[in-house]
Amino acid sequence: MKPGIEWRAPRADAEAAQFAADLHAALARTPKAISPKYFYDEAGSRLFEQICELPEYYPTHTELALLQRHARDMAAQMGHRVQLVEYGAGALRKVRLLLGAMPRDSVQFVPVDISGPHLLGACDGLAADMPGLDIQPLVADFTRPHSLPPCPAGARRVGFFPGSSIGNFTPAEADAFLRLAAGELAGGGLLIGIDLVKEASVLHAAYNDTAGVTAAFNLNVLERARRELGAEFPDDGFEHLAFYNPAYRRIEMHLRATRPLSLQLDGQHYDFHEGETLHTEHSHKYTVAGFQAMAARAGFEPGTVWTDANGWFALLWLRS
Ligand code: AVJ
Repeated sequence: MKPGIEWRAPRADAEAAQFAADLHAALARTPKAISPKYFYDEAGSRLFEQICELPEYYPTHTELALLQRHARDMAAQMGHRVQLVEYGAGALRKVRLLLGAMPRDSVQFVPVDISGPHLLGACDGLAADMPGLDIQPLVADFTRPHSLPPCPAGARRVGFFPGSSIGNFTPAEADAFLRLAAGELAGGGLLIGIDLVKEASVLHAAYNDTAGVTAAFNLNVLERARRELGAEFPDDGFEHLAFYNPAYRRIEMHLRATRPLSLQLDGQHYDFHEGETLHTEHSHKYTVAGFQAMAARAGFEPGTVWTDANGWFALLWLRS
């Protein structure tokens, strides 16, 4: 018998139960809304990787270009000996650019991610590509209190939070995360990627790509409910909706009922009137000054800002 299978099975059950409970709650509230974290099952993670390749989805290629161009400068701001903590590490593609600009023996890398198997797989790949690098993965939800490995003697602890992942947080959640990070990164700093406020047409195109990948990504959350929880709803019952809400400076994604319909989950019926939506995501956009002000309230001092010629995306160094 393989111990790995025994370990995985109860965890998958617990995750499905959590998804079911959260989906019931999401459908019972007004307006209906669910956490974007449920996008990312295997199919959803693959769709997100495809989004990152889309020409309309500027955040990924803009941030990668900034990292390519300024990695040395960024690494220099971080300091000579560092413990580099990456929040929500994922595939480790971006951090390679940063690590490549640091002397291998001057850094301990601590990627933190909630998905254990995914994180450990990515770390194996990184270890093969960067032999001798000290990697200490931590499987944890970084938005909750967690204990990082102690900072090596003589090193500063610095954070890396790319991708504008912070955009998924409400302002209150972003504030809470920044306070937690300022505490554990005290004496060091945080390099964070943020998506900037810009012309609505550019934002609209990025979340309504012509190939329909973002639509498939959005719809996947209900497809996942069908696969994992046996949810029932008409095949063409929902459509992708993404728009910029200027009052909140955020992109909102919803799944909109194309006609009056009912979604069935565990024998319960949730009615949608025509046009009613399930809110699936918000993606907040910031100004550099606005973000720095929020970070300052959380205990960070603003440092260098790297941005592209269009001013569409920024990487901010914040000292803590
Ligand atoms: C991973 C949260 C940064 O908000 O742009 C991409 C997710 N949603 N297309 C974003 C996403 C639709 C993405 N983040």
